[in-house]
Amino acid sequence: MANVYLGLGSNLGDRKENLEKSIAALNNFEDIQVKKRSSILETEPYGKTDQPEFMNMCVEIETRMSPLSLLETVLGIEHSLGRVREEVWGPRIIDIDILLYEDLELELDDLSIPHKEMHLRSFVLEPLSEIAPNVKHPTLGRQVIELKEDLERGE
Ligand code: GSY
Repeated sequence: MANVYLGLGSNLGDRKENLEKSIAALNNFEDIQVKKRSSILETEPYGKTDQPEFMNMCVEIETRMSPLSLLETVLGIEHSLGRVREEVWGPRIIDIDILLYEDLELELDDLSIPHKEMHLRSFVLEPLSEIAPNVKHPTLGRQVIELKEDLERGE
């Protein structure tokens, strides 16, 4: 079983319901158990700033799925909730990102683990530090809580 951290975000429709439905959908897979969930935080849009505020959270799951099967699964959940991929940085009903997968480092065309920008995003590090403060980023060699403090200090 692999321990995996996911980041979830929504800024369209009923944002809280979109997050809750995603967690229920994850739990519906026999090969996924949601172990921990952070609180839901309201966050300023990052990147493209002229769009509605997001709600973000992180979850810890345990899974037997490979990284690519998990990617297919989360894309399927996004699709089932009505996400249509249009603008890269645009508003979205739901976004589910694979942040960390054990201490795996993986670089494929469609999937990078750890998530390439997780250490630059407070909307990821805030909720993730609630459930995994001492988990180490395998590439950067820093704990989640340290990455959050680095980002707050502007490092
Ligand atoms: O990559 C996640 C989608 N996204 C978000 C997000 O989830 N939260 C915030 N605050 N800004 C974002 N910009 C993008 S794109």
